[in-house]
Amino acid sequence: MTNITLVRGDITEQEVDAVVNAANSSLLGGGGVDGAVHRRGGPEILAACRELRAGHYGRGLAAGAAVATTAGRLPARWVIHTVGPVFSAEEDRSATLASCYRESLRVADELGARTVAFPAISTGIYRWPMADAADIALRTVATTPTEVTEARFVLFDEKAYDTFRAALPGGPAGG
Ligand code: AR6
Repeated sequence: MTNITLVRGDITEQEVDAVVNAANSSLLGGGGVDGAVHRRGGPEILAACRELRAGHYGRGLAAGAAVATTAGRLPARWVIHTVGPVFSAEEDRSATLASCYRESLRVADELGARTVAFPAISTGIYRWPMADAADIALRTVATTPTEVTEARFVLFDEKAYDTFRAALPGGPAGG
């Protein structure tokens, strides 16, 4: 069973087998988590992403999909890049957001990663409301069969941390 843990902090500092990156379809970097991962992880990660683009991912990575590279200088073995959906008030894209977590866990299982750090995918530049994103993230990870033993949600600020804590199955006391 996967143990879900919550920490407040910077995802690039997590000592885990795999760090999940909230990337974009280009796989070539951006702001937020993506910017921090490439900055702290160094050029090896971008080089690996460019190789993916030159190979099977010529059209980029679709929203809801996930793919792994080296973690470069991060204190992890792998980065799992996934692309969250941009929030839309008109269209329900929650299945795509859930797919990010499921696919990241599937890739983690393929790699043999047992500890995985997740950011709150889509809640920054892609504007997904935190409470709803927390609900989808926690529910999906809790119900996905996986060999991952720890799924660690790394929340950047107190408000995000508190929102995830409140969304834990069993309520805030669970955190
Ligand atoms: N550690 C943990 N959480 C962080 C960190 C960090 N170092 N930095 C930001 N967050 P975002 P998205 C939080 O914007 O919404 C990029 O340009 C942040 O406060 O990183 O999926 C990509 O290239 C927010 O709660 O990801 C894409 O174009 C959460 O992480 C686009 O942004 C996710 O925010 C993806 O947007």
